[in-house]
Amino acid sequence: MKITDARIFVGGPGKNYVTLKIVTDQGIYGLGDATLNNRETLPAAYLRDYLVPNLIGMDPRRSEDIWQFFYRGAYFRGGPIAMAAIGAVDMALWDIKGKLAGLPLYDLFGGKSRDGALVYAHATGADLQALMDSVARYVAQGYKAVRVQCGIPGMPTAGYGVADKETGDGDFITDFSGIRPKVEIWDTDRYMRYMPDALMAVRERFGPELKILHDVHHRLTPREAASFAKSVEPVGLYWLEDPTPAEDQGALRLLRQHSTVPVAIGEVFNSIWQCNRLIEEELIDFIRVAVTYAGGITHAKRIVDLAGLHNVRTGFHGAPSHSPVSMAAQAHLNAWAPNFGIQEYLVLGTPACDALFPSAHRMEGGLFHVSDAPGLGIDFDEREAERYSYSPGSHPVVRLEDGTMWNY
Ligand code: CS2
Ligand code: MG
Repeated sequence: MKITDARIFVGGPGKNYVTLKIVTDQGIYGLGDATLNNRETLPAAYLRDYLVPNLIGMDPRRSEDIWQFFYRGAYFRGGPIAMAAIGAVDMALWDIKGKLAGLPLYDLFGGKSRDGALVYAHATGADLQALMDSVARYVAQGYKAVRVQCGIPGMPTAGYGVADKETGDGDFITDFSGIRPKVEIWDTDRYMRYMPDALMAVRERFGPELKILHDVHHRLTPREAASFAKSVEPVGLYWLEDPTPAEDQGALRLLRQHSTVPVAIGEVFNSIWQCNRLIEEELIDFIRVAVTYAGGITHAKRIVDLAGLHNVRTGFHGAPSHSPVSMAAQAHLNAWAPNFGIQEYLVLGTPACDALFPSAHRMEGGLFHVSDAPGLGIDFDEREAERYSYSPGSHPVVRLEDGTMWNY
């Protein structure tokens, strides 16, 4: 069996999805996602210039060897761009493998460990009242877990994950448009003073059953993070996400010594070497990698297995940064993983997305039900894709009030 063609598409409804389609001489094809938010042209170029020319003629069943060939063979290994490109190839090869076997991927991993996978949605509000309304809408839809972010009185700009309009009801509201980034101003003291009470107010209004998550988005120093974690302890959070910048694996030791709040980190990681210490020292409770830029199913599964040895559960990244293709790959891992925790969920389900990526994956009652179609169980409509093209965007940048650059 041989790979005869591999095509790359960039674009999608309101998003620059990078979709890879690998075609074989047996008519079976596989799909992969290389979307890297606001850097989408780079994994696309890495695929086009380096990986695709090598793929032609290879046996698609040898997904492990192909992964090693592209990873070890690169000499300058890793990084989000290369790993997103390798990840897309890997997903597509697993998709082909599943189709060849006539089995959904979760069966190739070891079979289903659960019927539906718990997901969480994003609730947000310009102020606490708007946040409460947003949470109430998700609860009414049957969500059992909700991430909550809200505007802070006196904060010069809205802040991470916060709707800046009254109408923003919890979908992804950050404005990424334009090549020059928007500037957000951040004030740690205001955040630390206000947010614990706001989180407590959500707990009091919605009661003990709702799983409440909160994302600090890398904004605190290790000492501040430890102090913040202590102050939110009475809320009973499901997790506290990215309390410190993720590069420093030692940063969470201080937090761990002072608090038992569950910690989730890893959405920006692209290698097991960026989280092995966090996992082995049991400094975290949830690992947040994404199959997209963590090197596809082959590498993400290694991380999940290491995590399982140390009581660390999964909480895969699922911002709209990812196309429904990698969300499908994660859904198969979620169905199988003995140490599954929760899945962030925002992408699938919009009519435009469903038209571009048809599938039988479905959300019901706050749970994600994976399709039992062979492979990833998702398709890609190339004619529909002709409606979309690349549009440049940028993450906001963050400065302190005196102008100092800070972490977005
Ligand atoms: C976020 C992301 O979903 C999350 O938890 O931290 O939305 C993140 O801001 C984006 O993926 C950045 O591209
Ligand atoms: Mg996050």
